Amino acid sequence: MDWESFYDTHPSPSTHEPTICEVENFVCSHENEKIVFVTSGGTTVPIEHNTVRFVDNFSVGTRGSASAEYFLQCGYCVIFLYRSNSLEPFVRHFNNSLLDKFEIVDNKSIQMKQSEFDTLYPVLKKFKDAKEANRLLSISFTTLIEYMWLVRGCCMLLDTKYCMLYFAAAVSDFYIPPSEMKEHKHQSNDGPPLIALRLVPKVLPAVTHIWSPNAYIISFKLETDAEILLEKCKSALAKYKHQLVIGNLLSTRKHNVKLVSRDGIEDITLSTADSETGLEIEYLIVTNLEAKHDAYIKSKQ
Ligand code: 9Z3
Repeated sequence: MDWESFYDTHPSPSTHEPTICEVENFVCSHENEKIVFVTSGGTTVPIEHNTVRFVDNFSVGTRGSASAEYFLQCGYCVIFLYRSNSLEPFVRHFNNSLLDKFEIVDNKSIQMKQSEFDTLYPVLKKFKDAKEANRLLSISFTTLIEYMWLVRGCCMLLDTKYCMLYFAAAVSDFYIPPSEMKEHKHQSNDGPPLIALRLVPKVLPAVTHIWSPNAYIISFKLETDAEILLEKCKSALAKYKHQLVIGNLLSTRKHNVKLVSRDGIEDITLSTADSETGLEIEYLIVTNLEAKHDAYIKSKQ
């Protein structure tokens, strides 16, 4: 199935239009400013309409949420499309420890523990500044179909040289068409479910050639076998003809990525000493991409 028939046969979710309206308002209020569309987290593929079980894709959301913070720091406006309950910019720093940072003063007030000020203040300040200046819009998805529709809707609104598309989400290659899904939870006394997965059509050709041909487009390639990573990146670049593929291996993704473009291959490595200072590989990736995007914008003048 190609992407056109996928959208023809899978109607958009009921929440789709209002969300795209929000994105449109955000884009309109940042005309001629640099905007990045960051996708983050893994898609789910439900096996029943009343979903109890689903097939998931691996991604915690660190790559996307950390990158979103650094893009804001570089002056970008950020549309952050993330898997519900995966990591979000700023909040990610406190995911497991937020309540520990506060204390009850009396039965009418609570306050932040003074000892937490130095860690909480800089993060809260950046978050508040981004929200008050309307520079961060977060929208969420859960299923593959929701993700596919939101990518289409957003990309169609992001077709200028000032837009960067940064596809860090882990998107399932397989799915079950809703027409073939059971209505209710599969019962164990029906025996083991026989699930026929279909291939998800690639939407990158539509992104690069139809929806956002003027944007600066970066896709990610995730592999587990180091032997095939570079070949896969090169073949994606040749096939989709976009600007950059970032290759990473599941086991080393936090300290090594490969940037594959028409100009060649760049290796970005975060040393142990660097990571001990709190530096994250996403900072190195984003500052590198900012320079590439600036050169791209200049080349289009
Ligand atoms: C990535 O490769 C991301 O870097 C990770 C980040 C998912 C590895 P985490 O969220 O991990 O920080 O835990 N994303 C793209 C994965 C993907 O599905 N790529 C497709 C493919 O490899 C192409 S778009 O075929």
